[in-house]
Amino acid sequence: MKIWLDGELVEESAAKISVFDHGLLYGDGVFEGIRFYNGRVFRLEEHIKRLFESARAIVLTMPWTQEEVCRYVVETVAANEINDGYIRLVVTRGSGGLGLNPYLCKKASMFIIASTISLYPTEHYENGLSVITCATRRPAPAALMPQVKSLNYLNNVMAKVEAIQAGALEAVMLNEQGYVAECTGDNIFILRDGVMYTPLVSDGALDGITRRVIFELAAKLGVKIEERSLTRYDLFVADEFFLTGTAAEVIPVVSLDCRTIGDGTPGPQTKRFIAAFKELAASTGTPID
Ligand code: PXG
Repeated sequence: MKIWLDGELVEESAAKISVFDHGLLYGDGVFEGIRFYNGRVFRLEEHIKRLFESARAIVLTMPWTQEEVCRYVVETVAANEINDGYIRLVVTRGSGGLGLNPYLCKKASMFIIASTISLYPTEHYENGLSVITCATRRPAPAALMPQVKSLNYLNNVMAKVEAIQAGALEAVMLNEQGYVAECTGDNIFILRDGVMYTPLVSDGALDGITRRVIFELAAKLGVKIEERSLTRYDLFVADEFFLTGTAAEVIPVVSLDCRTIGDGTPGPQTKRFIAAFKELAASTGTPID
């Protein structure tokens, strides 16, 4: 496997970063997860724009332009000769001394991995997931800005631990006020009486790229969609429930905290959105050539 690291495509065994890198020492950095389908990178420019916004929010100077980063992503995928897969792009603050001061790090580092990812076993895409609500809260905007895709995912990792310990594969995370934010790496959508709802970004949902795609598809499919504060009750009584994310794609949820959602099988609108998402992902994007 070829890894893009600070301007060079190197073998995986040579892709090394310093133990003094602040990404490792302090989780000081940002990342993106991007998918490619059929030799095309899905929503590449949107991902890179969000990456630059995350970097700006944490005062991390990007030594490359957005156009350059898009080109490096395409080059990395091309060098690995794969048509379908997952890109992990990580920008760290770079190497500095011990001590938090980010201004002592001279230059950001970036690496790009083009590989594959499978978040949930395939049978759950057909039959749906059972999820739980976890005790770990999504941090407030004044703590760890939820809009920043930073390298601080410990909170989400702890939520994932809770899910797995409870025999589930995913956890619903609430914000400090008790409103639904999102899952550990996916946005939440429900359908009730024909209307689709998703938590507000201001309630701690990431402004997910797949979430944005669902809004576009809802307009195309004639489904009314609204952002609003949601409680666990809203999820319990939903007719349909699904999750979205670059890694997760679109996956139905059929049970939450032992309450059956709808009739316990993936709902008809969910299936429509899954099909529409697949079609869009397979037919659009930045060509790898
Ligand atoms: N919420 C969080 C906290 C995320 O990290 C999403 C929602 C979905 O957003 P997108 O833009 O992908 O539709 C994410 C996405 C990984 C990995 O291991 C990354 C994410 C999710 C799961 C796994 O690379 N990020």
